Amino acid sequence: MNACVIVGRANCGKTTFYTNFLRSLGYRDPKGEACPITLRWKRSVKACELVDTVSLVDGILPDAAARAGMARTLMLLASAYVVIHVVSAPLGAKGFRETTGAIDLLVSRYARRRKKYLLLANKCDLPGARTGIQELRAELGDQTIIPISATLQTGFHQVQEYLFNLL
Ligand SMILES: Nc1nc2c(ncn2[C@@H]2O[C@H](COP(=O)(O)OP(=O)(O)OP(=O)(O)O)[C@@H](O)[C@H]2O)c(=O)[nH]1
Ligand SMILES: [Mg+2]
Repeated sequence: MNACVIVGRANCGKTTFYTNFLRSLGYRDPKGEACPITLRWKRSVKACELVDTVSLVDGILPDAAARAGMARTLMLLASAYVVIHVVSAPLGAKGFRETTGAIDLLVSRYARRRKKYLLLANKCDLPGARTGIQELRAELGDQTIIPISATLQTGFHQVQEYLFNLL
């Protein structure tokens, strides 16, 4: 089954998106890190697997277990059919280029070229999100960015449509 793999930095809201997006699709009690789903658009139905991952960080982690977790995420990223990249909107372009190693920029460059790619600007309910999204658009040019709030479940309809068209 085609895997739609959710990746991003620590605390950007991957698990909140995973859980609440599943809820919005009618899965009442989402558990675990992977879930087979069906997406409906108009009269069509498509199936895929939604996968949550351990966060990506810049550099090499000193802790072996944490390194193994990130290695697993990189393997899931490499085998993904669709990469769902979550970033924190209030961080804006800073999250992409001003941090050491700029892991978001690396993920974005890789996934845009090699995968079907969906970029979600999360936490749009927080102050600074609007400016952050403008910065992201300036940084990434013609890349589609869908603003969401994983907590409030806003923007999910657009995510569903976009994901459906990628499958
Ligand atoms: N205001 C706001 N907070 C959010 C949103 N999404 C997630 N959060 C909060 O951000 C924090 C981290 O959310 P998680 O979903 O655990 O983030 P994560 O990317 O899975 O984090 P790790 O698995 O630790 O890397 C939690 O306190 C969430 O409640 C959002 O849309 N708006
Ligand atoms: Mg998580």
